[in-house]
Amino acid sequence: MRIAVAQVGGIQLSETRRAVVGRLANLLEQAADQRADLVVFPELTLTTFFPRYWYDDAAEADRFFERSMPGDDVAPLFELAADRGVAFYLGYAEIDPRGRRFNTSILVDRSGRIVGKYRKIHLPGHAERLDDVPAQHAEKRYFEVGDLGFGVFDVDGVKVGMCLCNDRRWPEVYRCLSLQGAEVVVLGYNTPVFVPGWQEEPHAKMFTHLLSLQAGAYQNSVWVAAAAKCGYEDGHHMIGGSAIVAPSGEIVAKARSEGEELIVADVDLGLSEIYRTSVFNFAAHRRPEHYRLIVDR
Ligand code: CDT
Repeated sequence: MRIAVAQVGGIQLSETRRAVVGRLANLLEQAADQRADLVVFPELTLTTFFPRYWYDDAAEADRFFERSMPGDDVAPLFELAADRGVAFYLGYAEIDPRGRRFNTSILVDRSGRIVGKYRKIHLPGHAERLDDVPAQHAEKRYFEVGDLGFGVFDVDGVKVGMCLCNDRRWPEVYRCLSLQGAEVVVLGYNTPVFVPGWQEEPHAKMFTHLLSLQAGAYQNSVWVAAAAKCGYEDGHHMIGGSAIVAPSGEIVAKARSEGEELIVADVDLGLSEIYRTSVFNFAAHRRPEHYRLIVDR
Protein backbone atom coordinates (compact mmCIF):
# COMPACT_ATOMS: atom_id res chain seq x y z
CA MET A 1 0.00 0.00 0.00
CA ARG A 2 1.29 3.46 -0.81
CA ILE A 3 0.32 6.15 1.72
CA ALA A 4 0.58 9.90 1.17
CA VAL A 5 0.39 12.35 4.04
CA ALA A 6 -0.81 15.75 2.89
CA GLN A 7 0.55 18.35 5.27
CA VAL A 8 -1.42 21.59 4.99
CA GLY A 9 -0.02 25.05 5.70
CA GLY A 10 -1.86 27.65 7.76
CA ILE A 11 -5.43 28.56 6.87
CA GLN A 12 -6.30 32.18 7.54
CA LEU A 13 -9.64 33.31 8.98
CA SER A 14 -10.36 35.15 5.75
CA GLU A 15 -9.91 32.08 3.55
CA THR A 16 -13.04 30.55 2.04
CA ARG A 17 -13.91 26.85 2.27
CA ARG A 18 -13.82 26.70 -1.51
CA ALA A 19 -10.25 28.05 -1.60
CA VAL A 20 -9.15 25.57 1.05
CA VAL A 21 -10.71 22.66 -0.84
CA GLY A 22 -8.80 23.85 -3.91
CA ARG A 23 -5.56 23.54 -1.93
CA LEU A 24 -6.52 20.05 -0.74
CA ALA A 25 -7.42 19.02 -4.29
CA ASN A 26 -3.99 20.12 -5.43
CA LEU A 27 -2.35 17.89 -2.80
CA LEU A 28 -4.63 15.00 -3.72
CA GLU A 29 -3.71 15.36 -7.40
CA GLN A 30 -0.03 15.19 -6.46
CA ALA A 31 -0.70 12.05 -4.40
CA ALA A 32 -2.64 10.44 -7.26
CA ASP A 33 0.18 11.30 -9.69
CA GLN A 34 2.49 9.38 -7.36
CA ARG A 35 0.01 6.46 -7.34
CA ALA A 36 -0.85 6.75 -3.65
CA ASP A 37 -3.67 4.51 -2.43
CA LEU A 38 -4.61 6.62 0.59
CA VAL A 39 -4.11 10.31 1.40
CA VAL A 40 -4.14 11.51 5.01
CA PHE A 41 -5.27 15.11 5.60
CA PRO A 42 -5.07 16.97 8.96
CA GLU A 43 -7.50 17.59 11.82
CA LEU A 44 -10.01 20.43 11.22
CA THR A 45 -8.67 20.57 7.68
CA LEU A 46 -11.29 22.89 6.23
CA THR A 47 -10.80 25.94 8.45
CA THR A 48 -8.38 27.74 10.67
CA PHE A 49 -7.85 26.14 14.11
CA PHE A 50 -10.77 28.13 15.54
CA PRO A 51 -10.65 26.79 19.18
CA ARG A 52 -7.93 29.40 19.69
CA TYR A 53 -10.64 32.08 19.52
CA TRP A 54 -13.25 32.85 22.14
CA TYR A 55 -16.80 33.54 20.98
CA ASP A 56 -19.12 34.62 23.80
CA ASP A 57 -21.96 33.08 21.87
CA ALA A 58 -20.62 29.63 20.93
CA ALA A 59 -23.05 29.56 18.00
CA GLU A 60 -20.85 32.22 16.38
CA ALA A 61 -18.38 29.41 15.76
CA ASP A 62 -20.97 27.46 13.76
CA ARG A 63 -19.56 28.83 10.52
CA PHE A 64 -16.53 26.58 11.06
CA PHE A 65 -18.71 23.44 11.20
CA GLU A 66 -20.10 21.12 8.49
CA ARG A 67 -23.76 20.08 8.64
CA SER A 68 -23.37 17.47 5.93
CA MET A 69 -20.44 15.61 4.45
CA PRO A 70 -19.74 16.25 1.71
CA GLY A 71 -21.44 19.63 1.56
CA ASP A 72 -21.42 21.64 -1.65
CA ASP A 73 -17.95 23.08 -1.06
CA VAL A 74 -16.33 19.75 -0.19
CA ALA A 75 -18.07 17.61 -2.83
CA PRO A 76 -15.44 18.44 -5.50
CA LEU A 77 -12.76 16.80 -3.33
CA PHE A 78 -14.82 13.61 -3.09
CA GLU A 79 -15.41 13.65 -6.85
CA LEU A 80 -11.75 14.19 -7.60
CA ALA A 81 -10.67 11.40 -5.24
CA ALA A 82 -13.17 8.95 -6.75
CA ASP A 83 -12.13 10.01 -10.24
CA ARG A 84 -8.46 9.37 -9.42
CA GLY A 85 -9.24 6.23 -7.39
CA VAL A 86 -7.64 7.48 -4.18
CA ALA A 87 -8.97 6.87 -0.66
CA PHE A 88 -8.61 9.60 1.96
CA TYR A 89 -8.89 10.56 5.63
CA LEU A 90 -10.23 14.02 6.44
CA GLY A 91 -10.74 15.88 9.72
CA TYR A 92 -13.45 18.52 10.09
CA ALA A 93 -15.81 20.11 12.62
CA GLU A 94 -19.20 18.40 12.56
CA ILE A 95 -22.68 19.44 13.68
CA ASP A 96 -24.78 16.32 13.60
CA PRO A 97 -28.56 16.19 12.95
CA ARG A 98 -29.18 16.38 16.74
CA GLY A 99 -27.29 19.68 16.82
CA ARG A 100 -24.33 18.14 18.66
CA ARG A 101 -20.83 19.34 17.80
CA PHE A 102 -17.84 17.06 17.39
CA ASN A 103 -14.24 17.20 16.22
CA THR A 104 -14.61 14.49 13.57
CA SER A 105 -12.68 12.52 10.97
CA ILE A 106 -13.84 10.25 8.20
CA LEU A 107 -12.37 7.60 5.94
CA VAL A 108 -13.47 7.64 2.31
CA ASP A 109 -12.66 4.68 0.08
CA ARG A 110 -11.36 4.92 -3.47
CA SER A 111 -14.91 4.91 -4.87
CA GLY A 112 -15.79 8.05 -2.87
CA ARG A 113 -17.89 6.26 -0.22
CA ILE A 114 -17.57 7.20 3.45
CA VAL A 115 -16.62 3.92 5.15
CA GLY A 116 -15.72 5.13 8.64
CA LYS A 117 -16.28 7.96 11.09
CA TYR A 118 -14.51 8.92 14.32
CA ARG A 119 -15.32 11.67 16.83
CA LYS A 120 -12.39 12.89 18.91
CA ILE A 121 -12.35 11.50 22.43
CA HIS A 122 -9.38 13.24 24.10
CA LEU A 123 -10.35 16.90 23.88
CA PRO A 124 -7.51 19.00 25.31
CA GLY A 125 -7.66 22.52 26.70
CA HIS A 126 -10.49 24.18 28.60
CA ALA A 127 -14.15 25.18 28.47
CA GLU A 128 -13.86 28.56 30.22
CA ARG A 129 -12.45 31.75 28.74
CA LEU A 130 -8.88 32.41 29.89
CA ASP A 131 -7.78 36.01 30.44
CA ASP A 132 -4.48 37.52 29.39
CA VAL A 133 -3.38 34.77 27.02
CA PRO A 134 -2.42 35.21 23.34
CA ALA A 135 -4.66 32.30 22.35
CA GLN A 136 -7.28 30.05 23.90
CA HIS A 137 -7.38 26.28 23.46
CA ALA A 138 -11.14 25.95 23.94
CA GLU A 139 -11.79 22.53 22.42
CA LYS A 140 -13.76 21.59 25.53
CA ARG A 141 -16.11 24.52 24.84
CA TYR A 142 -16.76 23.90 21.16
CA PHE A 143 -16.86 20.08 21.05
CA GLU A 144 -18.43 17.21 22.95
CA VAL A 145 -16.43 14.09 23.74
CA GLY A 146 -16.82 11.70 20.83
CA ASP A 147 -19.52 9.04 21.09
CA LEU A 148 -18.33 6.49 18.54
CA GLY A 149 -15.41 4.86 20.36
CA PHE A 150 -12.22 3.85 18.55
CA GLY A 151 -13.17 2.08 15.34
CA VAL A 152 -11.24 0.14 12.72
CA PHE A 153 -12.54 0.21 9.15
CA ASP A 154 -11.95 -1.70 5.96
CA VAL A 155 -10.56 0.72 3.40
CA ASP A 156 -10.15 -1.06 0.08
CA GLY A 157 -9.05 -4.25 1.87
CA VAL A 158 -6.79 -2.66 4.52
CA LYS A 159 -7.76 -2.35 8.20
CA VAL A 160 -7.42 1.29 9.13
CA GLY A 161 -7.91 2.84 12.57
CA MET A 162 -8.42 6.54 13.15
CA CYS A 163 -7.83 9.09 15.84
CA LEU A 164 -7.31 12.86 16.06
CA CYS A 165 -4.47 15.00 17.33
CA ASN A 166 -4.29 14.84 21.13
CA ASP A 167 -5.45 11.20 20.99
CA ARG A 168 -2.02 10.34 19.57
CA ARG A 169 -0.40 11.04 22.93
CA TRP A 170 -2.50 8.39 24.74
CA PRO A 171 -1.22 4.79 24.58
CA GLU A 172 -4.71 3.38 25.14
CA VAL A 173 -5.82 4.70 21.75
CA TYR A 174 -3.34 2.67 19.70
CA ARG A 175 -3.95 -0.37 21.89
CA CYS A 176 -7.73 -0.20 21.34
CA LEU A 177 -7.14 0.04 17.58
CA SER A 178 -4.49 -2.68 17.51
CA LEU A 179 -6.71 -5.07 19.50
CA GLN A 180 -9.28 -4.71 16.71
CA GLY A 181 -6.71 -5.66 14.10
CA ALA A 182 -5.72 -2.25 12.77
CA GLU A 183 -2.83 -2.45 10.33
CA VAL A 184 -2.52 1.29 9.84
CA VAL A 185 -3.45 4.16 12.20
CA VAL A 186 -4.11 7.51 10.55
CA LEU A 187 -4.51 10.85 12.25
CA GLY A 188 -4.48 14.58 11.70
CA TYR A 189 -3.34 17.26 14.13
CA ASN A 190 -3.06 20.97 14.90
CA THR A 191 -0.38 21.50 17.55
CA PRO A 192 0.02 25.17 18.49
CA VAL A 193 3.41 26.31 19.74
CA PHE A 194 1.54 28.29 22.41
CA VAL A 195 -1.10 26.44 24.42
CA PRO A 196 -2.24 28.05 27.69
CA GLY A 197 -1.07 26.03 30.68
CA TRP A 198 1.23 23.81 28.61
CA GLN A 199 4.74 25.16 29.24
CA GLU A 200 6.67 22.71 27.07
CA GLU A 201 9.73 24.11 25.28
CA PRO A 202 9.16 24.54 21.52
CA HIS A 203 11.89 21.99 20.69
CA ALA A 204 10.30 19.45 23.04
CA LYS A 205 6.97 19.84 21.25
CA MET A 206 8.36 18.24 18.13
CA PHE A 207 10.10 15.55 20.16
CA THR A 208 7.03 14.54 22.18
CA HIS A 209 4.88 14.56 19.03
CA LEU A 210 7.23 12.16 17.21
CA LEU A 211 7.83 10.11 20.35
CA SER A 212 4.07 9.51 20.65
CA LEU A 213 3.76 8.34 17.05
CA GLN A 214 6.82 6.13 17.25
CA ALA A 215 5.89 4.51 20.57
CA GLY A 216 2.31 3.94 19.40
CA ALA A 217 3.49 2.28 16.20
CA TYR A 218 6.11 0.04 17.82
CA GLN A 219 4.17 -1.08 20.88
CA ASN A 220 1.18 -2.04 18.74
CA SER A 221 2.83 -3.37 15.56
CA VAL A 222 1.04 -0.85 13.35
CA TRP A 223 1.97 1.71 10.75
CA VAL A 224 1.14 5.30 11.77
CA ALA A 225 0.58 8.15 9.32
CA ALA A 226 0.10 11.64 10.80
CA ALA A 227 -0.73 14.88 8.98
CA ALA A 228 -0.21 18.37 10.41
CA LYS A 229 -1.95 21.60 9.73
CA CYS A 230 0.90 23.90 10.55
CA GLY A 231 2.82 27.10 10.02
CA TYR A 232 1.10 30.40 10.76
CA GLU A 233 -2.62 31.08 10.99
CA ASP A 234 -3.22 34.81 11.48
CA GLY A 235 0.06 35.00 13.41
CA HIS A 236 -0.49 31.85 15.49
CA HIS A 237 2.26 29.28 15.01
CA MET A 238 1.74 25.50 14.83
CA ILE A 239 4.35 22.75 14.50
CA GLY A 240 4.89 20.68 11.35
CA GLY A 241 6.49 17.24 11.56
CA SER A 242 4.00 15.21 9.52
CA ALA A 243 5.35 11.67 9.45
CA ILE A 244 4.89 8.06 8.45
CA VAL A 245 6.18 5.57 11.03
CA ALA A 246 6.81 1.83 10.59
CA PRO A 247 5.88 -0.87 13.13
CA SER A 248 9.56 -0.85 14.13
CA GLY A 249 8.96 2.66 15.46
CA GLU A 250 11.23 4.10 12.77
CA ILE A 251 10.23 7.18 10.81
CA VAL A 252 10.24 6.35 7.10
CA ALA A 253 9.06 9.74 5.81
CA LYS A 254 8.88 13.15 7.44
CA ALA A 255 7.92 16.62 6.26
CA ARG A 256 10.71 19.20 6.12
CA SER A 257 8.64 22.36 5.98
CA GLU A 258 5.80 24.06 7.84
CA GLY A 259 3.77 24.50 4.69
CA GLU A 260 1.91 22.46 2.10
CA GLU A 261 3.96 19.31 1.55
CA LEU A 262 3.25 15.77 0.45
CA ILE A 263 5.21 12.89 1.94
CA VAL A 264 4.83 9.40 0.50
CA ALA A 265 5.88 5.94 1.64
CA ASP A 266 5.40 2.39 0.48
CA VAL A 267 3.92 0.68 3.45
CA ASP A 268 4.71 -3.04 3.71
CA LEU A 269 1.82 -4.34 5.80
CA GLY A 270 3.73 -7.60 6.33
CA LEU A 271 6.26 -5.79 8.51
CA SER A 272 3.73 -5.80 11.36
CA GLU A 273 3.93 -9.59 11.51
CA ILE A 274 7.54 -9.50 12.70
CA TYR A 275 6.36 -7.79 15.86
CA ARG A 276 2.88 -9.29 16.16
CA THR A 277 4.33 -12.81 16.17
CA SER A 278 7.21 -12.14 18.55
CA VAL A 279 7.67 -9.46 21.19
CA PHE A 280 4.07 -8.17 20.84
CA ASN A 281 2.31 -11.48 20.34
CA PHE A 282 -0.66 -10.34 22.43
CA ALA A 283 -2.18 -13.82 22.80
CA ALA A 284 1.06 -15.28 24.13
CA HIS A 285 2.46 -12.47 26.26
CA ARG A 286 -0.14 -9.82 27.09
CA ARG A 287 -1.44 -9.91 30.69
CA PRO A 288 -4.74 -7.98 30.77
CA GLU A 289 -5.65 -9.55 34.13
CA HIS A 290 -2.98 -7.26 35.60
CA TYR A 291 -4.20 -4.11 33.80
CA ARG A 292 -7.53 -3.63 35.66
CA LEU A 293 -6.21 -0.49 37.32
CA ILE A 294 -6.05 1.25 33.95
CA VAL A 295 -9.81 1.12 33.42
CA ASP A 296 -10.86 1.28 37.08
CA ARG A 297 -9.08 4.57 37.75
N1 CDT B 1 -5.60 19.86 18.51
C1 CDT B 1 -5.00 19.30 19.57
O1 CDT B 1 -5.50 18.37 20.17
N2 CDT B 1 -3.81 19.84 19.94
C2 CDT B 1 -3.10 19.45 21.11
C3 CDT B 1 -2.46 20.65 21.69
C4 CDT B 1 -1.92 20.40 23.01
S1 CDT B 1 -3.09 20.41 24.26
C5 CDT B 1 -2.17 20.34 25.68
C6 CDT B 1 -2.06 18.37 20.84
O2 CDT B 1 -2.00 17.42 21.61
O3 CDT B 1 -1.26 18.50 19.91
